[in-house]
Amino acid sequence: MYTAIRPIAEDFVAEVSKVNLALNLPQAVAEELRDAFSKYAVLILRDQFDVEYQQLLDFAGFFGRPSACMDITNLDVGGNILDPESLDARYTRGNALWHMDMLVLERPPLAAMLVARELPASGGGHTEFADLSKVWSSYSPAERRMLEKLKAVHTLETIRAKMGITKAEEIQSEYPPREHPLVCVDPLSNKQALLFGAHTSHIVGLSSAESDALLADLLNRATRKDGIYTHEWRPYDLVLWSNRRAMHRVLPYEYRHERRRLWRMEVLTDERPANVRAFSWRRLLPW
Ligand SMILES: O=C(O)CCC(=O)C(=O)O
Repeated sequence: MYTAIRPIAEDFVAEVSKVNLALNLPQAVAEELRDAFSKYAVLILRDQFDVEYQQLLDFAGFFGRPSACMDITNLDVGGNILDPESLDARYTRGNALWHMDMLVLERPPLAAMLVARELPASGGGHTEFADLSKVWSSYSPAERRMLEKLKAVHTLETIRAKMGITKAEEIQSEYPPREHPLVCVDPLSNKQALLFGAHTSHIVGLSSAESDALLADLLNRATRKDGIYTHEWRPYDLVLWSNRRAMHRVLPYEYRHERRRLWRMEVLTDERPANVRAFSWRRLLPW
């Protein structure tokens, strides 16, 4: 074994040590990380002090197609704290709502990662993750059969309205409403999980009262205190999470006075979310 994996939350979160992404990693490390990510939905790699952009691309490439890198921050391009009422600041604050990333896309990213570069000195700004596979299995078999048949519609307008941003027409043309099965299989782990979050506008075929009640129940169950992992960032932590098995949100911090900046990259996929298990030779092979 090249890596050491320490479970933090059963089948959900683990810390991986002995991996320095700034070094050229042997293929065997990629294999071990893929195995770990097929078990745990959130992986934590501490102390990635010297990791650079290209090495993050290589790391994301272990799991799929890497996106470009961007900053998640309360700073503007000049490094000054953004006016909290500016559009950029309000968009970033949308991350405080429980969400999965970009469900409005036909193919939402498979996974995403953050690397902590600057953190608020007085604390706060932790990131919470909720286990959507566990919630899914908490329903009875009959309820699961019913949920598996449902589809949910996701719109950017829904999340932006929750943030007090209402430019509906512009949003509609940018990203039309998107429908996905409510229950999907994560192709990296072959586990089933719910797919919903702050973008979710409604469940197809239900009245708006039924749909709101179901979405509220899903969210309540998903975000029970005992099912949540809270990541308290240390400088240069890297956290990788599955965008098919985990929902997340950032907790408050002093964004008017303190700086917070994380690098962010996604793992992209050509597969649409689906609720059938993909055929995999790997599952048939004995090794
Ligand atoms: O700032 C954070 O900790 C969370 C960021 C986030 O929600 C995201 O990158 O999708």
